[in-house]
Amino acid sequence: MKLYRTNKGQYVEAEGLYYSVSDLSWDALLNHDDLHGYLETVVGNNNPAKDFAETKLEAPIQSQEVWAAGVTYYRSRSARIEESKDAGGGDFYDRVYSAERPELFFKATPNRVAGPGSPVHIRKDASWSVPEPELTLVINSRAQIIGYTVGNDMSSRDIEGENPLYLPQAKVYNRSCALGPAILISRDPLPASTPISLEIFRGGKPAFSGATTLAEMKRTPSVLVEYLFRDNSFPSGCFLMTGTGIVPPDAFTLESGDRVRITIDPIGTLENIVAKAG
Ligand code: DO4
Ligand code: MG
Repeated sequence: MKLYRTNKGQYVEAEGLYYSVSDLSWDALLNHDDLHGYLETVVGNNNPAKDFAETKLEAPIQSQEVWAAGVTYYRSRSARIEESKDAGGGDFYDRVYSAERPELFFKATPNRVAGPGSPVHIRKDASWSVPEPELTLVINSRAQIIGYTVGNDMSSRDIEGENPLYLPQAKVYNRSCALGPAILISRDPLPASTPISLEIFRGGKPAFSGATTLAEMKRTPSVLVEYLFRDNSFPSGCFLMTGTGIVPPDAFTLESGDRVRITIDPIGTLENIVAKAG
């Protein structure tokens, strides 16, 4: 089942049909004692809605914070070492890749998150910007992974590479994060073979594409969640982006008007147009 947040309310999709879920707020749904069972009741007791096609999708978030894990794929480790070598940062990234404790950082508040089809931003003081396609965990206030969505951790590589202490500025700004198109509600972990793909189009033509699978991720979702919730509480639940395994070549930087498509097969495709902030 997939849960959608739209401008006309919330919907659950089951076997290609959409059902309105109107009795509870988004926060209440994500923190429901038995979300899967509740959605099954909605599907079983109601007629499908006819108006889903007329809705505009919104980011699947209400009051949750968004956090992110870094350097969870070897490809990200190599890219970070390369971009920060002049600043002497390479060693930090190598060490964090192999350390027991993962890199976890604050990524966005809900107002900084773009939904499907709305713009993501590149900073106006950045010269090297990339999207980062990431499986994103949806976690309730009890630290249970209740589902998965697609995330884009927009990043300013020149700022991040200049000094690791600039990470919050490279990562956290208006529209620096996109989530959607839906939350795949699942009690089970996604298979290691789950593919993640990134396509970037410029002027309608392919400018970059890449792919990876969850098998390339060094850490497990449950270990990342366990670290995130250590002495840390999330009364409305939270989102946790799990890191990128796809990095465009160093010569590539995003431009205004680029179209970014991220697909994680069982969840869907998140598509956004890039705009320069300001
Ligand atoms: O340490 C920098 C962040 C890396 C990151 O966002 C990623 O690996 O996805
Ligand atoms: Mg990232």
